[in-house]
Amino acid sequence: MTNYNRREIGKALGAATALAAGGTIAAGAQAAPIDLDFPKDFKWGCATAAYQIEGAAKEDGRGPTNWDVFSHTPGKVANGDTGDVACDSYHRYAEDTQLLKNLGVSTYRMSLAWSRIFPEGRGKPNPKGVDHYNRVIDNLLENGIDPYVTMFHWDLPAALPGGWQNRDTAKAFADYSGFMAGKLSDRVKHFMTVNELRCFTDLSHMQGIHAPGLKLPPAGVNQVRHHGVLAHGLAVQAIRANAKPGVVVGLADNTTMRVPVIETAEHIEAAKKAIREDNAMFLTAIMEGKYLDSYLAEQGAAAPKVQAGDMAAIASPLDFVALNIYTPDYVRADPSSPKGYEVLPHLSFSPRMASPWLYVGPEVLYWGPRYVSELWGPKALYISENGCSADDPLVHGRVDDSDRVMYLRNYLTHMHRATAEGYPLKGYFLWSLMDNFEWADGYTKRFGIHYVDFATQKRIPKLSAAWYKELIARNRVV
Ligand code: PNW
Repeated sequence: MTNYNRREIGKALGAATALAAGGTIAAGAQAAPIDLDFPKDFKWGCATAAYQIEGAAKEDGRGPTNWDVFSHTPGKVANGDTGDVACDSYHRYAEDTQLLKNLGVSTYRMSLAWSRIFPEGRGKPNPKGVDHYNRVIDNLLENGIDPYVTMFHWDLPAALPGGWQNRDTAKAFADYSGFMAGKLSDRVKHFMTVNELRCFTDLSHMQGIHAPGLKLPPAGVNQVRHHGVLAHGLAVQAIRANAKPGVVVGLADNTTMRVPVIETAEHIEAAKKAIREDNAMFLTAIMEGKYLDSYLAEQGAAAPKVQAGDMAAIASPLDFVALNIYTPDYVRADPSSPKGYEVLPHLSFSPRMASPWLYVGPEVLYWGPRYVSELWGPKALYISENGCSADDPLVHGRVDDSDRVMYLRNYLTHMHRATAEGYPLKGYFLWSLMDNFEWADGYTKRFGIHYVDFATQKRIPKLSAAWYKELIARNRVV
């Protein structure tokens, strides 16, 4: 692949020739060698998730979830915050649609609350839950916004015995996903199964910082991971079996991303190898239909217990892969290490945003799509989440989040390189439409491009919303 496409080279050459011939460049026109336009049919959107925005935790028959239990357990979430009310989007969804419409986005990534549909995770469906999502989706479509629906964004029905430690949960998830695909696929054309495998497995069952807050030994963690990828694969099959023709299915994964420290062949190869191996239990298994020998050897007796047919289900072909990309680690080739690569530690002054884990590394929005394309050749790619937390002081009724604009502009400049080099990137969803319940950080970390005053539920567009609107209108980095 070449670095710049023909049109860009042509434009740059054209400008250079005009100057060489003694001509001038018209005022306002740029002599820039790189054209920052995105492909014409590129989809711009925003993303949210049910538990983070809906509230209405006990309304219309919604069953309790692991996050209701966790957030109501003292000491688990900052300030004792819960998603009981959140952004109250269960009632204010029409207002939120207008925020989207005002930005000019053509797409919206949202998730369904499983326990609104099956309050106990399985069994008899709750028609009021289905009605709610019918209303939300109809309202989006009436406003020209195409919904991309995630089936599971971490809010697991609390009634499911053993949660993700129990293999039966994967089956219950597939049944629920198939049921909802049947209800919505006359209008919804893009489904994502699960959101961020590593978060609802490792953060929740190994590190214990997300619901249900467990610190299992390695065998238990690996089994939860296996049930996570199995749930995804079974859901792909169930969605296909129940959906109308023309529906496409993928997942939204936060694949651990690596960026080469220097753009030379040896470091580029090292970072690619790191991505394949460090995601062995997640995207690598899904795309290759097997667990890498290196992962199995490393885990030894703690390796997951796999039943006949599991790997084939896990590797069910996908129509697209969507990536949640926030932050990379830098990798260099290290011929002296057995793996052949070294992941460099972040330094005390490495730039980062308001969340301690959110190191700034805009190149990842180029390398992520490139590596996933080179390793597994997905038919299509999306960025299903990207964005950042920031301080966001509200001053005289305004939030001038120039730091978020800086972050986004840099990331999207690198994403532009991925589209210009021809990787099959079809769209981008900014996290998030508005400030919301940021999991264990409660309401202390704001990721929105609309400020939410949680006392009044007023939504106020930040400077970054104006910036994103301009970018969408011009379909180029601004
Ligand atoms: C994602 N980390 O979570 C989720 O999909 C969103 O629900 C969330 O609000 C958003 O990113 C911002 O955090 C992550 O520790 C949570 O690396 C934690 C990490 C990454 C992503």
